[in-house]
Amino acid sequence: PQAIHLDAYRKPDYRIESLALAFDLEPEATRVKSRLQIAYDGSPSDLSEAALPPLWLDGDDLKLLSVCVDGTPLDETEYRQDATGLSLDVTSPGFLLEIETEINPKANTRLEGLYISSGTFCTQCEAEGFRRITFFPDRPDVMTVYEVTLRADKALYPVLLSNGNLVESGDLPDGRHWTRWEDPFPKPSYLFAVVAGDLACVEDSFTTASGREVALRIFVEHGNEGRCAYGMDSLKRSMRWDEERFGLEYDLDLFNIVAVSDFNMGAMENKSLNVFNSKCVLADPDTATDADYASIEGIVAHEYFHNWTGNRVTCRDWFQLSLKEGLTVFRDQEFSADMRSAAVKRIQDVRSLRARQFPEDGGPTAHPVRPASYIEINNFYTATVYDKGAEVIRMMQGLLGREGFRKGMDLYFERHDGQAVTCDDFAAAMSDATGVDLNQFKLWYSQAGTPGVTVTGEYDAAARSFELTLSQTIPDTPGQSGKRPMHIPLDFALLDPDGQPMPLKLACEEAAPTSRVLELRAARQTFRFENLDHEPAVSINRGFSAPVNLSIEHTPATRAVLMGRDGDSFNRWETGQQYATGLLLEAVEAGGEGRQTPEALIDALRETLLDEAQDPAFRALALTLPGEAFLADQMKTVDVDAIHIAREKMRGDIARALRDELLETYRGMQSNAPFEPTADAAGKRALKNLALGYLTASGKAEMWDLAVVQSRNSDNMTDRMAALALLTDRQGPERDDCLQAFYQRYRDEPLVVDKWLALEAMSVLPGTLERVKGLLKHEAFTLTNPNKVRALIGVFAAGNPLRFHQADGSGYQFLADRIVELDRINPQTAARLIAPLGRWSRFDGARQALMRQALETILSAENLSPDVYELTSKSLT
Ligand code: HT7
Ligand code: ZN
Repeated sequence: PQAIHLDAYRKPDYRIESLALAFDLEPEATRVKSRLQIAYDGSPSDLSEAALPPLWLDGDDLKLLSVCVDGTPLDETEYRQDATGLSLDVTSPGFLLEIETEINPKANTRLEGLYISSGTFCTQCEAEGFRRITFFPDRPDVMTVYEVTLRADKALYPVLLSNGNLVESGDLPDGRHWTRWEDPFPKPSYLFAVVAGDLACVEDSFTTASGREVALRIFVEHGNEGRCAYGMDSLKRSMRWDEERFGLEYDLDLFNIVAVSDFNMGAMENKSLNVFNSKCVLADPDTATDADYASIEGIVAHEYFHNWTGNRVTCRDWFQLSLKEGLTVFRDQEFSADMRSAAVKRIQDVRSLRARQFPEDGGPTAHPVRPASYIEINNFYTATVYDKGAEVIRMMQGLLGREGFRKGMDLYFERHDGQAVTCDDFAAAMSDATGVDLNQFKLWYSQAGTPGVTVTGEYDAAARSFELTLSQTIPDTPGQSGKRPMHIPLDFALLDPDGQPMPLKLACEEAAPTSRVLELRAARQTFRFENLDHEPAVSINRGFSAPVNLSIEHTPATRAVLMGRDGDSFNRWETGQQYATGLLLEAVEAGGEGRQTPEALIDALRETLLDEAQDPAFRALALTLPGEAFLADQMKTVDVDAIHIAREKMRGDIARALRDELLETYRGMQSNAPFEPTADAAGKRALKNLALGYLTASGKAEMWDLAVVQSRNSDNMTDRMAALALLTDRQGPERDDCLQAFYQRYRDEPLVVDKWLALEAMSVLPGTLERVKGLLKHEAFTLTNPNKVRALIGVFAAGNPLRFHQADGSGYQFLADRIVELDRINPQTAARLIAPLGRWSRFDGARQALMRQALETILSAENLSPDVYELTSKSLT
């Protein structure tokens, strides 16, 4: 397969002035008629007939039935068709093109284009699915207005939806019916959508700030109506928030969400017709956990926010994907921070960045936020484009201030509404609105790799001064070396022994603020602060203001200040994690057991556990030890067994030392009130379940009874799952009984069955791989449903380091075989399973060989998709 390069971008030769589509929906033979009004978009001097370039229309897996230009059918000599599309000779600068194609939605297991999920027709067009529906210039810089007519059997498909407004509908002979939709906003083809099925509908409404009444509808399979309330509420809160924070109002009279069970990703922001993976919108206390509720809130908001950041202003080409995704993730993070605890949200986001993006940035598939080339664009919906992209936007807000950032956003929409633009256009709006120079900053878009920042400080008691030295290094990544220093904004304070911020007076300045943003631009920079009466504790990169790997040493005294009293809760958490990480890595070096966990850590954890002034959700995070994968990422050569032993040993030490306090917390956080998915109630459950986890690690067998009772008797899924997640790691009859009871209770709830599969896949018990293999044949499992694949195979490979990396390599071979098998069904989902094998260089020689062998197995399979080929071949380099 060929790579596509950003440098090769050329603007399209033709505009599509309007598009009318008519669908005759049949599961195995859907007819699609398209009418495109086309105009040459080159310079007027090219307008001699001979000079007009051919018109290229992308097409994939389509049966072409007819092509007409201005009403005249073309014969086969007047166009050229290959497996990727259709090329037409053009003789006039403006013409009407009519094309009829036939497609087979039922055979579409890739879930790109038009497919069927549980009897419902639905589409997924981002990034390049529209070309699997009809021939079209399927690129985001071709925007047009759509009119869509849908015809289908009325009994089987009573609901017929597309983008925009419903303008007409009616009945047809033979039990069929039709609807017609018009979307007044020009859009790229990736935002087109159709849904047709027998669906139930939950309705509500929203009045915008300027008084527009918007009908809100969530369409679901019959029986799921009772699971829409939280999604609907999240939608209304998102609509209000975007008005208040960014002055952005909704622009049509209706907004539809459809939940489907077969979906490659989380959700899709099609104009006014968002399609959701049912997992990302359906919730009730019996089937969804607090984490599910929080994720639904964030994803509903994310897709809604795309209406402006992505739809009204879209991407010029797919290299600019982060223009919409990084910005929209940033917006959904800010929304969730406002809806819940901002401090807790920031810690969660940083944990997920470190778990998903940092390893990507340090591995064989590392790429910049704005990649320079790709083979398959589906492979670039990555943590780098999304989450590091969001960090880049967050840093801009840090540099411009919230007000400046808002001015930049206003200018961006003023300049670019209705256009397809670039990341440079976004940065230009930010810079022009505020006068802030972002030229060096823009390296964040083009240079891959997580910068390392080293911080050292020296206090001079006699001079009452403190000299802070910062230095940065940007690691080499595939295809990039010798990088330039970045512009890194570091939020900063110096704390006195009581944790109070000290004045920050630089030698050249009069002012002495108590916090400031240090802008690191050079490879090394020194700052000298004056008039300081004590040796300060350095609180830097507060709130994780820049996505860097920070290296800083603390004395026991300054660590205690930062862990116990830093006003920046992120750094309070971070310092504790850093302390525990250091101790755990020491123990790993010693083979796992290491020494007794120091009193200093136990005391700090006790203080946090019992500190009622702090949010329970924060306390739960502060008491959670760094995960095994995070610890592995800190090591030159990963030792999965020693990491597991060391972490379990430390958990046991803490559990035994704090048993009384943990039991008191476990009881204190119980509630008899009915379940509510609020941040407060969720925080209490998180702390309660953290306590339960430690209690079961304390070595007292009766503590396991608490978990068994909780797994059976809780009135909500959060508590049930928390208990089961503990039980799944414990050999014995209770484990099997509880898991079996859980499956029997929920066997008809696909989203809960996914949780059950994931519990089995996560287990640290020795027979896990065999059980996972057995579950492939279970009635509940199918390779054709991406949620099932991710729950069983994805969780085993990416979430169970101990068993995936077992020394005989059987975990690797298992994954390779499944990827090859799945590639024939759904390449996009198959490719997303490869990453754990790509980490081979971090392991010992024997595992390296076995992991590479598994990658070779994949590469040697016949007819590999470009998706799997690209990531496997890159992973081997
Ligand atoms: N913009 C969407 C990205 C997407 C996608 C969604 C569902 C299935 C396949 C997909 N390919 C790309 C989702 C989002 O970021 O909002
Ligand atoms: Zn998105």
